[in-house]
Amino acid sequence: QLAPIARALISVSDKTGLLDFAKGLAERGVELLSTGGTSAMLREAGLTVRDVADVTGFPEMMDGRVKTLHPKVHGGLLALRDNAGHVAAMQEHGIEPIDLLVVNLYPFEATVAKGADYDTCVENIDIGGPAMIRAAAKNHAHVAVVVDPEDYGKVLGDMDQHGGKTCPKFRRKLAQRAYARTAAYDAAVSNWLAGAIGDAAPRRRAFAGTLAQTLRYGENPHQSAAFYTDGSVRPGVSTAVQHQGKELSYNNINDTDAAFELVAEFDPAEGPACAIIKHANPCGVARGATLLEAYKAAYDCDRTSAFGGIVALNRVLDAATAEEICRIFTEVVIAPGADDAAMSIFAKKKNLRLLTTVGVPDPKAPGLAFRQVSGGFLVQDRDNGFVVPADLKVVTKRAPSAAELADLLFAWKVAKHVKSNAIVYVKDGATMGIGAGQMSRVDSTRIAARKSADMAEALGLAEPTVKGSVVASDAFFPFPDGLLTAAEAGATAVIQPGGSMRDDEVIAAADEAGLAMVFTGQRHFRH
Ligand code: 93A
Repeated sequence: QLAPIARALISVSDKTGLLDFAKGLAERGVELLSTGGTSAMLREAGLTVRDVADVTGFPEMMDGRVKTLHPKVHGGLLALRDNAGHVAAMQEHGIEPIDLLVVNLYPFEATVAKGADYDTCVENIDIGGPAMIRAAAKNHAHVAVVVDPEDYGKVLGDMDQHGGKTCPKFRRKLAQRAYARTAAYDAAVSNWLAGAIGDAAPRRRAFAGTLAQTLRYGENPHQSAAFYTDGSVRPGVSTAVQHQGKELSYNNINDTDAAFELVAEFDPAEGPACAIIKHANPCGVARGATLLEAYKAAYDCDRTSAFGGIVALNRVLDAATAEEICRIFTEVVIAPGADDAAMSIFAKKKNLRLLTTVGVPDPKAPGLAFRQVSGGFLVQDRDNGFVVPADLKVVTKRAPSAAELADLLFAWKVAKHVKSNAIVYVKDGATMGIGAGQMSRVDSTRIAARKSADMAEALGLAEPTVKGSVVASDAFFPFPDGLLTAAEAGATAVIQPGGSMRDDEVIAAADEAGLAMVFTGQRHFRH
C-alpha cells in the first residue's frame, strides 16, 4: 500500500508555476529536495528546502554536469517499496524514498532555435534530468513524475482526492507523458547533430516532436489533432509569428506550409513572387515587378479557386498588396515581414490571419519528409531538387527562346509543388493553368487548359491564356498524347524530366508540332 507523498525532488529549468506548486506541496507536508537554481528560488520564497547536494554528500560539480546522478537519488526513485530486498538496500545505504519527481529539462530545443553556437547547444543537453525522469517513470507503481508545469495543479488535486497519495491511473498517465518528453528530447538532440554533421539521411534518424499546439480538430471535425514541431529553425509555418486572426487549423497549417515552401522557390533577390494555395495545391503563382503585380497575376490564374485561399509572398508585405488581398476573402497570408501600413490595413480584417517569418527558407536545404501509412511511416529526403539552366538538355530541333526558357524554369519550380500528375502552363512569369492530382497525365493537361479557357472567358479575353504559353510536366510523358494535348491548347515549349521508353516518339511529336522541348533529368513526383 502506497503511503502519502512525503518527499519530492524538484529540479526545473522552466520555473513557470513552480512557487505555487511547491507551496502547495509544502502545505501538504511534503519535504522538498532541490538542485541549485531551483533551491535558491524556493528558499527566496520562504520555503524550506533540502539541497540534493546534502542528500548525496557530493557538491554539484563540473559546471552542474553532475548534480543528481547519484544512488541516493536514483535509489530513492527506483526502489520498489513493497520489495523486501529493495527496502533492505535502502536501509543499508541510507537511501530515502522520493515519491514525487518534478523535472523539466535544460531548454535544448529553445537553445538551438535561438541559433546558439555548437558548444552552448552541447552544454544544454540535459543528462541528469532525463535519467531521473526515466527512473521515476519506470517506477510509476510507487512514484509520480511531472514534466509539464501544466500538470502541477492536477497533481495537487489528485493528492487531495486520495488522502495525500496519487492514484495509480494518474501515475501511469504521468509516466506516459514523461517518456514522450524524454523521447522527443533525445530526438531533438540527435536531429540537431544530424544537421550539424550535414547528414540528413532518413536512415538512423529519430522521429519525435514537441507539442506546439493542440488543434481544435484535424482534417475533419471528427478527428482530433495536434501540431508538433521538430526543432527546425527553417523559416515557415512552424516558426512564424501570427499577428492577428483566430488560431490556424490543421488544414490551414498544411496549406500555409505548401504556400510558403512554393514561394520560397523564387529567390526574393530576383524579384517579388506570390503563390496562392487551395487544398495544398497552387491555384496561381506569379512573379511581378512589384509584389502587387505578382499577387494580381497569381490571382488572375484562377480567381474562383483563390477565394478562401492562402497567399504566400517572398517579400515584405506592403500596403498596396495588402489592400488588393483584402478585396476577396483570404484565410492566411504568410510573408517574410509586413510593413506598418500593411499591418494596419489587415488589422481591419479580423478573420484574416497574418503570419510573418524571419526570411524565406532555402529550397535546396536538406531535410526529411514523412508520410504515414497504416502500420508505419515512409521517410525520405525532402524534395530539394533544383534545376539550373545548365542542367537542361534541348531535345527538339527548335531550342526555346530566352523568354520561353525563363518561363520553362518558372513552370518547373511550380510543378514541383503541384500534386502529381502535375501540368503547369506559364506565360510571362505567371501560371495560366494548373492541372493537379489526376490519375492520368492527359487529364491534368486537359484540365489545366480548360481552367485557363474558363478564366480567359471570365476576364473577357479573346482567346485562352494558354495560347503562347510554355508547359511543365512533373514526370515524363509516357506517350505523345499528353504533349499533343498541350500543343493543341497552344503551348509552344515543354519542360519535362525525360526518360520514357518512348522518348523518341514524344520528341518526334514535339518536332512535328514545332515545339521546343527540354529535359531536366529530374522528376518531381508529389503524391
Ligand atoms: O547537467 S545535468 O545533466 N546533470 C545533472 O546531474 C542534473 N540534474 C538535474 N542537469 C541536471 N539537472 C537539470 O538541472 C534538471 O533537469 C533541470 O533542468 C536543471 C535544474 O537546475 P537548477 O535547479 O540548478 O536550476
